[in-house]
Parts: sequence; structure tokens; C-alpha cells
Amino acid sequence: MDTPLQLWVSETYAESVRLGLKAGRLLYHAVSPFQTIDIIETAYFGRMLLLDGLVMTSERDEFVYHEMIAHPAMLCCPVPRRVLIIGGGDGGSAREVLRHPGVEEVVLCEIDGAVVDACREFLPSIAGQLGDPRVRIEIRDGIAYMADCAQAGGNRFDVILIDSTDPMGPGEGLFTESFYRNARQCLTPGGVMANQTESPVAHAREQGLIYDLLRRTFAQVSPYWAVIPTYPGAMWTWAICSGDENAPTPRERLTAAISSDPAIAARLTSLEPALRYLNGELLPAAFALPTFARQRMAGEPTPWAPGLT
Ligand code: AG3
Repeated sequence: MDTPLQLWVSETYAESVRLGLKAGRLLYHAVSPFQTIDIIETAYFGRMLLLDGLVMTSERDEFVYHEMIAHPAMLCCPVPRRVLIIGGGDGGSAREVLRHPGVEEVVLCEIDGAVVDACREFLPSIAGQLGDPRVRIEIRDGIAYMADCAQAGGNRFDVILIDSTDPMGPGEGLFTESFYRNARQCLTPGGVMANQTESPVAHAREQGLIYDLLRRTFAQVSPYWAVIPTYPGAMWTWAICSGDENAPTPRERLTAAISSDPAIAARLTSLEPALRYLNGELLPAAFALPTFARQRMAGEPTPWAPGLT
């Protein structure tokens, strides 16, 4: 009997848990100076970008990650005009930022030009807005970009998004105190940074360290979460961080906004037709964390967490 060869790709975490995906053609493969880049077809999630074998984004579930990294931070800021994205070479975060009418400039600082080129060619539904005249792509190390920006006096961006890979390989330096300190200086007064902070299920230890650093560097840190089916653990988190200790926390700003700030509520309502994950009911709820994750993020002892017993 003629059995067709069946290809599967998988990402493994904690050296012991694996998500397997039935795959089709390999559309792009390159080894850049920074990492291995692959774009493949998958049966269930459409085309998918992997860096060093780790799932970065897929056509079918990218909307969760990109809406959730961009809009809460953008809504926190009354009039976000200038936005910096570190990483994010697939263009999904830039696409979401550009939905906000007042945006004048989006600087996308991506270390690997090959990622940008490959995504423009093979993932147009994600990268399709990178040609927008408001977007300036800088192919540079985000650590050096942020250090230069801080050195030049900072105070430049209303919103900074850290759309990074995991804290290993090229992304490692994006999870350090000096990087976060520079980011804080690059924010305008009232500005906020949002960064992806891994999975409470798959990255228990790393997450404790990341939140220690964030709490040391920023006066206010508001974590929130969403479900991303193709990421390790499926439960994924981000934090909105602000250097302003006297203002309400980002969580307070957003949750109060939904009930009592007509300006923010109206901005979200006008975005809603374009969005597939975030809505007015979900936004405040995303800041409610399960106890084990909340404890770890607050630096408290966690009686239980997957992988840690
Ligand atoms: N940034 C990737 C988040 C890390 C995923 N980690 C993993 N699969 N082990 C998202 C890039 C999308 N713009």
C-alpha cells in the first residue's frame, strides 16, 4: 500500500514536553548570523515562523499575541504618537500599533534583516503593513539601540514594545536590568513599556527572574495573560511597565478606563471591529491571574507550579 510520507514539526520545552504539528512544505530556510529561520506550512495553523526551532508566530493564531502585546499598552497612553518595537521582525506588532489613529512614527528595531525579508515574502498577512510610511525599520541590535537612545537623553517614545524571543540566544540581553533601565529612560512622561514575559506553565523559573528584574527597574508592573495555542504551555503573559510611581498602575488605568474613562473606552470600541481577541469585556479580565502565576510574578514563594515541585 502506498502510504504518503507524513512530516511533523515540534517544539519541545523543559526537555520533556512537546507540541507536534502536522506540516506541509518548507517555504523558507536560512541560517543567518543570528539564528536558524524557517517558515513552514502547517495543517492546522497555516504558515508558521520558527527561529532556532521555536515557534514565533502562525497565520492562524498570531492575532492573539499581536493584539495583546500592542493594544493594552497603546490604550494606557492617552495619545500615543511615537512607538518603538524591539524585535517583532514579522511585522505583526507594527500592524496592530498602526491601527491607532494618532500614531506618527513606528520604529521597528530588529536585529535580523533576514527575518523581515522572509516574513514580507511568505507571511504577507502579518508583515503587510511594514511598507507603511509611518514605519521605520532599523536593522540593529535592540540593546545597542536602546542604550544609544537613553544616552541621547531618552524621553522619546510614548510606547515601547519588547517583542522578543525567549531569554536565550539573540534575545537574552533583552531580559536584563540595564536594558530595562534604558527602556525606562527612553519613555516619555506617562509612557509605558509592554514586553512578552513567557509562560507560567512552561517557563516557571525564567518568569520569576524576569519579574524580579522588572519590579527592580519599573515603579509599576502590571502582568496580564492570554491563550496562545502554538506556544509552550499555551498560557502566555506580558507586562505593562511604567516608571511613574504616582500615577495609577497600568492595570488600574485600563480597568477604570473601561468603566469610567469615555476616551479610552471609545478608542477600544472603535478598534473592536478589526480585532479578533481583545474586546472591552476581556481587557480588564486579562489582568486577573491564577494564584500560582500571580505569586511567582510578585516574588512570593509558590507552593506549586508545573515543572516545579
Ligand atoms: N515572540 C515570540 C515569543 C516567544 C515564543 N517562545 C517559544 N515559542 N518558545 C513573538 C514573535 C511574534 N511577533
